[in-house]
Amino acid sequence: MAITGLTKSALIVVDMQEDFCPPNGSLAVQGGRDIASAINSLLSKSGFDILILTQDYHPRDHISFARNHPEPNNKPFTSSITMKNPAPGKEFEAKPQQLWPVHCVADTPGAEIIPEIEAWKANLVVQKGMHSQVEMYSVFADAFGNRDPGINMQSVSMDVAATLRERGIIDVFVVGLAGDYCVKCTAIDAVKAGFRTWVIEEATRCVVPDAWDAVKGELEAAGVSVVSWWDP
Ligand code: VGL
Ligand code: ZN
Repeated sequence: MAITGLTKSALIVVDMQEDFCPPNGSLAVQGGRDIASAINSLLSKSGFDILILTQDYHPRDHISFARNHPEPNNKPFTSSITMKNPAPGKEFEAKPQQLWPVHCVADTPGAEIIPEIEAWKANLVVQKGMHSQVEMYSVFADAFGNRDPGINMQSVSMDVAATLRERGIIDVFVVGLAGDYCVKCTAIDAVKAGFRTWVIEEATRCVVPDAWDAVKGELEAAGVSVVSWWDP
């Protein structure tokens, strides 16, 4: 993997939080904590021009929490409810919403970045998923593609695409959790925002471990380069 310094590059470390990690995370991703050392190596490389950490950061009444919906359509890991676009004038748009156990509630221990990650090296920490009525896997946009904070829904703490553009970033490397949700959506949206985008395989893990081959296919079809740490 060549991080040559010829063009400016960013590292986005997605959602390395207690609730996504064993042994106690409410939505623990198998092997989630084990990728911390690979991510720390990346954080220590001098090749990146900006280091960003993201945090899934939900209010207690978030629409994705199974517990916030009535029986019988409130089983975690099903998509038994519908979410409406919260953007003004777009409420007619609807999508199925996958339900999850309560996770990454703002200002709780589950939302903390795990201590194994050398978080002090980051230039920015960005919180996302803060609007109660819409899912937000990608740090660039919510599930309906709303590019907050442009429309001021306060679902994300800053405009990451604008920040990267201001700094002249060309290449965006995405790692972290989970490969089949927030890493995937962040990487695909980075391509849509015009960045050359890479996912480093050894530095991500999936909610559904067997999903990775299919996710890789989706990423590549969307224009993301999935690379191995060990590539020359
Ligand atoms: C994530 C499920 C729900 C993730 C966030 O970080 O991949 N997955 N919220
Ligand atoms: Zn979430």
